[in-house]
Amino acid sequence: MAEAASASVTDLLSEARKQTDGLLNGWAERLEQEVGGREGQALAYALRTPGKRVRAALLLAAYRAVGGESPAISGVAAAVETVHTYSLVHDDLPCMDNDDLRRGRPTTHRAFDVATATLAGYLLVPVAARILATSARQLRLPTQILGEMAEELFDAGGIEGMVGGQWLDLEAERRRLPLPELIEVHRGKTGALIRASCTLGGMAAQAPTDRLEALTAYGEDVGLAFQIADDVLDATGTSEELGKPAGRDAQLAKSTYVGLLGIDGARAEAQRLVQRAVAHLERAQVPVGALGALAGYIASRTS
Ligand code: GRG
Repeated sequence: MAEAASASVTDLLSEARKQTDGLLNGWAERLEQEVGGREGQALAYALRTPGKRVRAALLLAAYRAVGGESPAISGVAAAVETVHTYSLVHDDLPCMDNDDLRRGRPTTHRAFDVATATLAGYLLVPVAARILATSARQLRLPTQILGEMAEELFDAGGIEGMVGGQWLDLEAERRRLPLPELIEVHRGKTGALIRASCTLGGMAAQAPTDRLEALTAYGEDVGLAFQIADDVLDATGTSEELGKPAGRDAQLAKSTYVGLLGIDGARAEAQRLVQRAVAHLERAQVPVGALGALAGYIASRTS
């Protein structure tokens, strides 16, 4: 049973990677021409860096769990991964985490320079909007739904979500946050985009409200579990396994689940959230299959 689940996660992640990477590579080629110069190259470099594509996999699984069937859904997944990529480019900058390595490669500002990487990061935001609009057309979604999906994605990426969470995280460096504040940081900087991936899958399939709400609640719990697993990996993994420097949370004196609950306590909390995430789906009779397997993978991943 556990083996079957891990095979299905491996298949789904590799499908998500293949589809998303194919689309992002096409956009990278196009933008390299359109933008030109070092800025165009930096944009293409960032878009081509090989991520795990967990958000894309969640979006595909959510879409299919509520009856979506079109292959054009991969464009919506690519739009989410583009917002995520922008956040990584900026997160690595010297004014934030100041990292040299990302996804096993030099960070964009190391491969180019800080000004070029900053610009490339900003440019990725309207690129994400273009990718989303193109895919909504291919999915033949009504304009109103495209508008709602754009709102979902960019709200999650904004002050109420990812940017707000990152802001709080930067402010909190060298301060020991109590658990409720740490949850707010994690839900914003990481959880919001993961939650939106699940909601967007449901919106693209035009799921009924109760199922959409269940996907959102699932995404909220899985998003927090993802960041808890990230805290654990930062404390226990190697830079080689992670493709980015390990042990940065301690160096930057960041508050983490590991700091508050210890490694075992953090792992147990991630598992609790996974169970609750699955229960949201069950209550609304959303098939658990791939989404359940992905939630399990997210909490116990090794990279
Ligand atoms: C101006 C305050 C301000 C913010 C700008 C930089 C930024 C926006 C937000 C940072 C958000 C961030 C990087 C959160 C961490 C999320 C996280 C755990 C990333 C790692 O995700 P993975 O493991 O990475 O899915 P891959 O490489 O596999 O895609």
